[in-house]
Amino acid sequence: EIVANKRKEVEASKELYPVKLLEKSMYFDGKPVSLKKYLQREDKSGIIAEIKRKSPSKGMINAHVSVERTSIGYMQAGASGLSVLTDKDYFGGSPEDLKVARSFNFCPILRKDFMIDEYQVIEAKSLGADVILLIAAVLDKKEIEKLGKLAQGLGMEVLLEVHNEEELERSITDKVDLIGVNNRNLKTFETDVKTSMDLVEKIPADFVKVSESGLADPEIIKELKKEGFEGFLMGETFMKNGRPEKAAKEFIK
Ligand code: IGP
Repeated sequence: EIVANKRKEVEASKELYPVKLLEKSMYFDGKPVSLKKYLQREDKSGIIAEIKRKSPSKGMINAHVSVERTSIGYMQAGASGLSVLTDKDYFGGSPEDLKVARSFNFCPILRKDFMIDEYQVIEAKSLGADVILLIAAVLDKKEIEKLGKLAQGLGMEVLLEVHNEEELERSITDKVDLIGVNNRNLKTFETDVKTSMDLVEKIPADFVKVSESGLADPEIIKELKKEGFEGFLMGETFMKNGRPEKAAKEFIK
């Protein structure tokens, strides 16, 4: 359903903002910041802190978040990077949110959306994103390679999201830079960190590994680090607080 909706949305955007216009963005010729490098920095937590107002699994999480205050606060709390949902209908985000986060931060920013079309990759670059997400559950290998190659050609990095061994095996390619294991089962919405623990050894060493979703305990992060994860994508644990950046500070300290 989300993907079908996204296809319509992309067609509408193409009419409103043709690629020729996107390419005039001040960010278009800029050099993105490497998430891979930031995740490997000793002075950072490895946490990629997310801005997410609502989700299909949880409903409304935080309707009144200030993207400016939260994004700056997340980075001051010691996050390694930001993830900004740009899907409006299901996650309450917008491309505008990413632009706001970009304008106040120099860190790596992940555009979190359902990417299915090359147009969205170009749009991500025009908004100032450094990294795009590609979800194996909704793309075949050819599409992953096409979108990944375009993103890398524009200087961005690519985070490939998988949920099981089958997805990992059929989609692995050098057109992605980081591999994220989503602990959330997109069919049942349940999260289980065991998903990350089980898949980690199957991920080739040359990819930076990220564990995504359902993380709420600093002890679990320590265990995931021992297993070889360098990135930890966290949304709800922070966003369910009125001041997500304060929750992040408390968690990271
Ligand atoms: C964050 P959580 O459980 O900490 O809020 O999860 C992030 O992993 C999750 O928002 C996410 C997501 C996605 C959202 C992971 N993959 C794909 C939309 C699309």
